[in-house]
Amino acid sequence: MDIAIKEAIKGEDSVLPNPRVGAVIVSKGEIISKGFHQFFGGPHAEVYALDKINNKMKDAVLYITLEPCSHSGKTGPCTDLITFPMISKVVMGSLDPNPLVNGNSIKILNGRGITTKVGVLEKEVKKINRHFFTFYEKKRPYVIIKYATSLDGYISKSIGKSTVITGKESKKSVHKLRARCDGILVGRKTVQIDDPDLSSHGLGNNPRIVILGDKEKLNSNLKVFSKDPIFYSFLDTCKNSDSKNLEKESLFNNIAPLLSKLYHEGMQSLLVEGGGETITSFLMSGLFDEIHAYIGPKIFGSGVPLFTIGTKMDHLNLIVNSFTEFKNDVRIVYKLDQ
Ligand code: AOF
Ligand code: ZN
Repeated sequence: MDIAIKEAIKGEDSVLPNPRVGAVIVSKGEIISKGFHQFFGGPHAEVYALDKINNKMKDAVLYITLEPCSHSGKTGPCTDLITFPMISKVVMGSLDPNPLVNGNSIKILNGRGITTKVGVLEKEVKKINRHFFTFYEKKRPYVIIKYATSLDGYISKSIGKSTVITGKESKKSVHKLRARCDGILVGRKTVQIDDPDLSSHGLGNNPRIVILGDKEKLNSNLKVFSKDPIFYSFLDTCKNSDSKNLEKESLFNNIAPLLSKLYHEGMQSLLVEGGGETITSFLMSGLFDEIHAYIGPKIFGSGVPLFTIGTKMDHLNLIVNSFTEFKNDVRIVYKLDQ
């Protein structure tokens, strides 16, 4: 399975939003064939691996990182190609969480006399397809929060002004990250203040822009309007509340319905880029998977803090995933330990 995972990884980002899948065929203890899903819409991993073996052979074992598909999508069902006695056993990393498949193939294969085993190196297999699994299992996109602060924790020098904090190397890493995400979300105020481009700057796919807030409150000359953004006007969920932070609480209560809407739009991954209120709302909701915190070598002394609501967030169990230097900036990637 370890070798099948290495195969799967070769599919890189060309397969998105499909999962990366790798296959290995073993006969009499020896690897006789390998394959991986190479590009979106193209043949699945099993097709490449099975294509290279003699169909008169017997008792081979197919190792595949994901349950073979049993439906017709852009390609036909892979289960049709897995026949007995050529293949007598299929070992899978994980079931396919896609409801069109999800366990169906096990029944089909078992019905043909093929033995199946599920859950080998499952954690690792899910890790290489975390967008795909989160989307189907949690019915929401995989959420990555990205922000940049000064060394003393500010996101800008003053309200309504955008301030340069990180250098071009950091920015390039953000553009690469954007290219790997289906959607990018910012609050209305960020659009108004920064007039951002929100693209991958030629480094890959451009994510679909999602704006939290009312379209009517924005000037239609802003760059995002030429990019068919999705607007999400948040619902007033605090009508009966006497809280002083009415608008902010309303924002926080809207994260779950917003993510549900994006799930129904088929968005597997979402990059949340700001500003402070939007990021705080996501952090408070706990509905996120990674934080990419960039810190630049600036000390403002005063300014706009990242966290806008005085609520404690010590319920979040964050674990360092990586630490990278970009010239004079650093990026810490944290993951939420579920
Ligand atoms: C496999 N092997 O290599 C992949 C699978 O539109 P299609 O035909 O490409 O189908 C996409 C779905 O097939 C995808 O959502 C996932 O459920 C499954 N992907 N299955 O057996 C593969 N890439
Ligand atoms: Zn398939």
